[in-house]
Amino acid sequence: MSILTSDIQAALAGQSIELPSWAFGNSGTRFKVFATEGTPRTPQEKIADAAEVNRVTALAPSVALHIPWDKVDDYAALRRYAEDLGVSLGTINSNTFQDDDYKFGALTHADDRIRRKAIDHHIECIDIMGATGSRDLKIWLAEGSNYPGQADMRARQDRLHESLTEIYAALGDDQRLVLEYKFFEPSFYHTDVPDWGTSYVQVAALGDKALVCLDTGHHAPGTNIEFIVMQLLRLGKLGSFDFNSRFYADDDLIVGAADPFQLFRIIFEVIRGGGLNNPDVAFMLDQCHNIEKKIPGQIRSVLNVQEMTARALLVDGAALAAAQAANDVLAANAVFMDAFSTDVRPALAEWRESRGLPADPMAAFAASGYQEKIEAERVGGTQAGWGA
Ligand code: PSV
Ligand code: MN
Ligand code: MN
Repeated sequence: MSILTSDIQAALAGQSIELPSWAFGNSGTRFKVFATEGTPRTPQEKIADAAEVNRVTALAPSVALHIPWDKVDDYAALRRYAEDLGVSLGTINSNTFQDDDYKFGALTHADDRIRRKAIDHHIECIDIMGATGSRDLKIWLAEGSNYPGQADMRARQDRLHESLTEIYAALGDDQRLVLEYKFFEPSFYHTDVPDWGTSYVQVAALGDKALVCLDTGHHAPGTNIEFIVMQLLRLGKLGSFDFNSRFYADDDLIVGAADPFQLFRIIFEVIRGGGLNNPDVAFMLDQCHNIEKKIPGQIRSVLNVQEMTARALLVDGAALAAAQAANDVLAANAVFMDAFSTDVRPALAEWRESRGLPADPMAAFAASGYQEKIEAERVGGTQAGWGA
C-alpha cells in the first residue's frame, strides 16, 4: 500500500501552482544576462512553454502575466490561445519600476502627475484582467529611499493609501488586489512596503478584496516565514505566495532548492491554516532561471512544491497534538521530523503513473524533443526577458 493515503492523494490532485511568464524569458544579474537558446520572443511563446510544464506535471494550469512585458493588442485572443493549450491566464502583475518618471516613487510620489500615471497603469491592468479572465492584480512597488532624511516616510504611507484606495475602487466584484512586500532593493535605506505588517495595514484599510502577497525571498535571513504564514492565514489576509529560494538576497532561485525544510514548514502551516487547495490562497512561483534551461527549471520547481506538500501531508496530526498537549518537546519534534524525513519520491512517481502522467516529468520533457524544437525554431527576433 502506498504511503500516500487516498486523502493525501486527493489533496495532491487538487494542487495547482501558477507559473510566471517571466521565468521563461532571459534574466540575469546586473553583471550579465546570458541568452538561452530557444527563449520565447513573444507572450504567446512564453505561454506555450508554460503549457509544457503543465502537460508533464498537471500541476501548473495557469500563467501570470507582467504588464507591459506581456503587452498584446488583443488580450481576449491571448486568453483563447492559452486555453487552447490547456492553461488559463492568471495574476496580472503591474510594473512601476522601469520608467524614468518613477525614479523617486510611483504610488507614493509627491508629484500628482506621476502618481496619476502610476494609478492609471494599475487601472489599465484591471481592464486587462477583465479580458484575460484574471482574478488577481499583484502589486510590487520598488519605492523607497537610499539615505536617512531623503524622504518623508510618513507622507509616503499616506499617499500610498490614497493611491491604493483609488485602484481598489476600480476592482470588479470578483477581482482582488494583492500587495507584495520586500524588505529592501532597489531602495537600500527604507522601502515603502518592506514587511508583512505594512502590507497588512495597507490592505486592511482597503477592504476584503485586498490581501497580502508573501514572496518567500523577500525576508531578512533567519526570518521565521512560516510564522508569518500562520499569522496571515489566522487573519484571513494571505492572498498569495510567490515561491522561490534565496541564499543571500532576492535570489529568485528554484523553490525548495536552498532550504527544502523551510518549504516543508511553510506548507505545513498552510495545511494547518486551511490554505491548501483553498482558492483564496494562490500558489505562484516568482523565479528566474539565469543559467539553467527555463522549462526544466519550472518543472523541477513545481515538483519540489509537490514533494514538500506530500511530506507535510504525512505529518501525523493526532500524534503531534498529543505530544504538544503533553509538552513532550522531543516527541512533538520527532513527529514533525519523521514526516519531513520520508522519501515520498517513489510513491509520487507511482501515483503520477496511475493518473496517466509521466512517473518522471523531467525525463519525459527531456525525451519529448520540445527543447530541441524551440531551439531550432526560435532564432532571431528579440528574446523576451526580465526587463525586456
Ligand atoms: C522584484 O523583487 C520581484 O521579484 C517581485 O518579487 C515581483 O513579484 C517580481 O519582481 C515581478 O514584478
Ligand atoms: Mn515576487
Ligand atoms: Mn522579488
